[in-house]
Amino acid sequence: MRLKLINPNTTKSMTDTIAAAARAVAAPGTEITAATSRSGPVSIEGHYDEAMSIVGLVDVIREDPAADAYVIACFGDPGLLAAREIASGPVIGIAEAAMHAASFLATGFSVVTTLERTRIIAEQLVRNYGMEHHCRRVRAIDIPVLELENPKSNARAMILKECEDAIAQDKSGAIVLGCAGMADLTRFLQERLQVPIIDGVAAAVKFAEALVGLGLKTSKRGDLAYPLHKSYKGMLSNYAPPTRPAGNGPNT
Ligand code: 5HY
Repeated sequence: MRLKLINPNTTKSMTDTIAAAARAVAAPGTEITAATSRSGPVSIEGHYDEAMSIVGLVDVIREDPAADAYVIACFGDPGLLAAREIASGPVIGIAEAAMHAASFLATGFSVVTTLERTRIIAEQLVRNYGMEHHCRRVRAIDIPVLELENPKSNARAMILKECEDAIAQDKSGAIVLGCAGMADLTRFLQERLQVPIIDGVAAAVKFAEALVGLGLKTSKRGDLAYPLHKSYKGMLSNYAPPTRPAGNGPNT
């Protein structure tokens, strides 16, 4: 199968970290093509960043409609449902994947993310995904996303400390890494903490493989049917949903 791994921010070095983590767990026969969005924020750290990142995400999917599955490698799962509308293959968000994986492994998990403000967005996702009963707490180390790449930043030690506090104070049996940029920390943390450490990138790759392996695709009945054909104005006029030839999945 061919899996399209999409970093919806525009930082190539972060895509490289994400792609390495994905390829490390991919099954033989899973070809991963990683893409960095060409337009939008260098990092996604809020609602506005998320909104502005979605056109770049849509570009990547529209340019590769034949991929067997897609992974949105940003813990906000930006544009997840819009992506599912325009894609045929399964689209997996790393936050949704990580939370579900954690819920299979522990009755309670904590999320450790970057900025305080994105912690609030992650809490919303916990509710959206019906994970309130499993997620004990969403924690933040309060450093910007791209500081994760700065070897001089104390990010690694701060994340380890936050995980230790999550285990001791939240009584969590598993930790969800709340940023795609933490994908390369899984082993470092796993060797030091006696609980499952879930990286959403790796979890999303395995869920995508499972769904494709089951021959399943995104439903085209109801709200995830292809977008209705209509004209778009202004700078987005090129994004007008095309008419779909009959039999190419209902538009309803
Ligand atoms: C991410 N931002 O995974 C999120 C992390 C966050 O650019 N990639 C980003 O803190 O929401």
